[in-house]
Amino acid sequence: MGSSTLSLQIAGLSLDYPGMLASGVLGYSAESMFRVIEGGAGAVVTKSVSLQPRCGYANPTVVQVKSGLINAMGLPNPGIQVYAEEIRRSKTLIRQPLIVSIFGYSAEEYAVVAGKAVAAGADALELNVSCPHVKQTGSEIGQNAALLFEVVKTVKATVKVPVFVKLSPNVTDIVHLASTAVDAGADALTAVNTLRAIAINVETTRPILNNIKGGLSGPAMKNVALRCVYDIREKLANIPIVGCGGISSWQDAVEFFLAGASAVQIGTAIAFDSPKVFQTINQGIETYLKKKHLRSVNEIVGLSHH
Ligand code: RRO
Repeated sequence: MGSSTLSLQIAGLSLDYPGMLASGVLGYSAESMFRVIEGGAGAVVTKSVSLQPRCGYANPTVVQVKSGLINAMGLPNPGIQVYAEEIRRSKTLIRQPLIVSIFGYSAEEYAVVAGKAVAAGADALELNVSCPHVKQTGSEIGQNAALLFEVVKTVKATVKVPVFVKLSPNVTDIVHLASTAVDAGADALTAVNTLRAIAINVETTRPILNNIKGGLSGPAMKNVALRCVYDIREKLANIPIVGCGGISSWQDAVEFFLAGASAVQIGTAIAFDSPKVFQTINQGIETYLKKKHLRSVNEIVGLSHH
């Protein structure tokens, strides 16, 4: 059972703890997601899944840089037909909310995948409109307000579960896109996906990733993600925000709450540490709240704006 200090409601989901597994890390199999829940996560988000299977890019797909990772996996996934079975298995293992991350190449395709994911047992969906390096999907949708509106609206008309929209930081005006998603019916926003980046090998003189460019995650991007959350909360008071980007300590999580996030997602810190990073962060937040004589995480959400 979660402590009542750390438990929260977001977009109709009940979380025992404020940290969710971010999409893309350990979110493939029921067993790996169960390990993350055991480590202290309040919910899990799966790896992004599409209508047709995709094998992703050739190696190298990930490179470690100072304080982060740059990845260009290329949206590898077995397709929703096969993944539906994993969703069903996950629901037998995991009691906490299972959020299925989905993507498509058109609004209709997003909606078909959404319907199949919900039929298999998804408690909520996260629309990936922000993968930084795959053509015709991801941030090509999330950077285009008209397309973004159509995708969110079409999915919302198809399913009844809460719909989270994961935004890209690689835009000039994230607030405009956030408010477009809200106008189209988003129940919550996840801010943010990875930052477009490159790493170059000085010996070979060539880019390291097979795809040349990828997405930067980890502590190197934390304060950019935090600024995105702050900007969105400043203009949009009512939409729940899930902070994501470089969180690896309880202090990082608290900064995101203060900026306006109601919950946080953690990905790269699990790769650098272990799923137990959630427990460590939970304990740190609880101690912080006690020290401040506060009874709930809710009480600090957005506090830096006051
Ligand atoms: O699979 C990927 O290459 C990937 C995805 Br879908 C995403 O949303 N963000 C990212 O950094 N990589």
